[in-house]
Amino acid sequence: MPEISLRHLASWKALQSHYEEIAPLHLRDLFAQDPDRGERLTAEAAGIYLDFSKHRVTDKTLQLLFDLARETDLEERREQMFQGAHINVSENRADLGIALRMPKESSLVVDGVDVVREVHQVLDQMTEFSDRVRSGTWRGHTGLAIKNVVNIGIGGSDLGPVMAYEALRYYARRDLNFRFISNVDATDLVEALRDLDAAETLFIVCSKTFGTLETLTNAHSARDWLVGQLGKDAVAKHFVAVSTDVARVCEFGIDRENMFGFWDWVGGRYSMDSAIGLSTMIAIGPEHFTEMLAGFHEMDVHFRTAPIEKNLPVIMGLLGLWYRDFFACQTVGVMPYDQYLRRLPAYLQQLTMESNGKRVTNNGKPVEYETGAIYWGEPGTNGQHSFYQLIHQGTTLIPLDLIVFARGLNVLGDHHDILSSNVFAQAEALAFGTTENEVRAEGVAEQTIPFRVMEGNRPTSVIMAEMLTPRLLGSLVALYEHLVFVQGSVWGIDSFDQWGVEYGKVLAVKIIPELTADTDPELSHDLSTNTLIRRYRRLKRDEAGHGN
Ligand code: G6Q
Repeated sequence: MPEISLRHLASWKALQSHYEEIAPLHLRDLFAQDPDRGERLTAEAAGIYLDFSKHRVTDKTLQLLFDLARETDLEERREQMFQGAHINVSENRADLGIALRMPKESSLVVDGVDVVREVHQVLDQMTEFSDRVRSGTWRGHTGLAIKNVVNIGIGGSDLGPVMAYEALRYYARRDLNFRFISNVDATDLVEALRDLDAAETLFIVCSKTFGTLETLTNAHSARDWLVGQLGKDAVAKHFVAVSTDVARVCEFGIDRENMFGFWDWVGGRYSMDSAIGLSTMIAIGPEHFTEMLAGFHEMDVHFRTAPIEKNLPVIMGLLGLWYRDFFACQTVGVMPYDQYLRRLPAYLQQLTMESNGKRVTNNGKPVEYETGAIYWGEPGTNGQHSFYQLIHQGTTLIPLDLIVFARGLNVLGDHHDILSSNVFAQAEALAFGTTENEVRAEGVAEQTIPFRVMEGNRPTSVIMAEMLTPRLLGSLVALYEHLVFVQGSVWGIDSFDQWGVEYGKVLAVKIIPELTADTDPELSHDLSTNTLIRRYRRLKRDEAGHGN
């Protein structure tokens, strides 16, 4: 890790002065001066084709970005990550997401343990259980087969399972219902369970720590709901757990045999391919789950072995850094043109922002540059009919990732070509815009011309694949995981801790008794917080009064 600040590295300084040359250039000029960039500035791996030609870069920019990656030891750090070094410095542990998808015959010994062997033991246990649920041989307390699978978890123990279920719904068993409860707002649970029969419902409580208040509150309420209908003895057949903490799982009343383990070296937001993906496996079946893992692994191998100039996560990561640190872009939009990927932006939001939303370097020193961008997005074409206006004509530069598949899963007339045409049209319009002269040539009234001009010069990556399959989903998620790693590595930050999220977990706990106490408690917060709590208590009492 470089002891000197990133800003003082030769490649950073070179990028800084190069930015002054690039910033005024328009993508129209870049394409005119470099006619084959549309074919050359592309890369391909694991079934994913990336067109990055519509970015505000030249070959020189890319060269300087690769220099920066080399000067910050990206290749060495990447290798350290793959070998299980303790790259999560603030928690002094490895982050070994890549081990979750290594083939059975391989091995990776970390801190004296072959983690691949352990991973496959759990995968075998998941496979056996999923097969039993899917075949109906796992029976509920009254002897009925399971029809409803309810995942209870939050953050990394929810977003991955929901996203993967939605993404792969086409491959899922349609005679099983899947529900996901995450919010401690009772509405989430009440609405999810409203029409379910407890006798046919299986709960998967997903919590790495088994200590997260929201998840435990929901799990206890779900248990009360079940016990209310079927009695206490029913819990064993209707609750399983995914966690790293055996003692807490047992304390909750879930049999150790019905627990699926994982390890502290799996970060919550990197866990959808661990046992946290149990609901995914039940939905799509073990074979499809294995294909998904193979897709992850294929991208891992590409990331580890491909030269950085041809390396998808490296290219995307460095482009993101180019906009964040030199163009001062604050956000990146991810727009999947596929309805099944509608939860992907929310998933990526956690992956990117929880990982790279950091203000100190690995040495504990404040960073002197911008780190993680804000990720957001919506599926196309819906976004085009709302917020794309700002992307086309607003004053903020927002690079976009546009994801498109050549073949849709649901073939219906020309829906899919209409959908896809929008990706190409948007990327073209954002890059090249419409000039004043072009608008005038259309016969537009002189006074309305300024409103109709599209400045263009707005960058996009087009990410194209043949079809959304479990394997492709694995590759796509791994692409973003490694993009996060690349940026975190260059920025010299810990992409694997989350102290801000941990802090949030303890804050509310202090206030709960102040809201629930029968008599007005003594409050010692700031005046604003004290006043809000008092008003809340009064409104709550008034509400109780209305009921009388
Ligand atoms: C993920 C985060 C966070 C975490 C949840 C749930 O990287 O740390 O989103 O996944 O807070 O934690 P548990 O799985 O421990 O309940």
